[in-house]
Amino acid sequence: MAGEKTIFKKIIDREIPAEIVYEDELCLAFKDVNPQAPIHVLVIPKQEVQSMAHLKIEDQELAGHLMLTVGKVAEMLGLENGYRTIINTGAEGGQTVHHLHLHLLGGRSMQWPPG
Ligand code: DGP
Repeated sequence: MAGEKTIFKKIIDREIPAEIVYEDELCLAFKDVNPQAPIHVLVIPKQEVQSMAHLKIEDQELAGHLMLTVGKVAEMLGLENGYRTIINTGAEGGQTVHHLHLHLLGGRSMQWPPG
């Protein structure tokens, strides 16, 4: 991806700090700097993908891996009573960082509909 690095790419490259809770060869999970729940973690691919809308058929395995990682991290963090997973996509989806990320929110009861 051309242009300036996103804040998440800088976290992947260890140029800025983050509270990392899980890492493997394909992805990284770290605490959100502005938590919206007692537990709020972001799971991101190490590969630069701008958003869910930018995933390609060849990213199928990566996309599945990210979902499975959310489940793994939720289990690691003791969220056995449930949690919410959110992927904001594009301007109207509320995406502010243009590197694909899965929000994992837990530790309280969630409301529906979301805002
Ligand atoms: P979204 O609106 O879906 O693009 O969410 C982006 C999230 O990223 C938002 O909840 C705040 C979080 N965030 C932004 N900058 C940083 C940062 O520098 N460090 C961490 N840990 N989280 C960040």
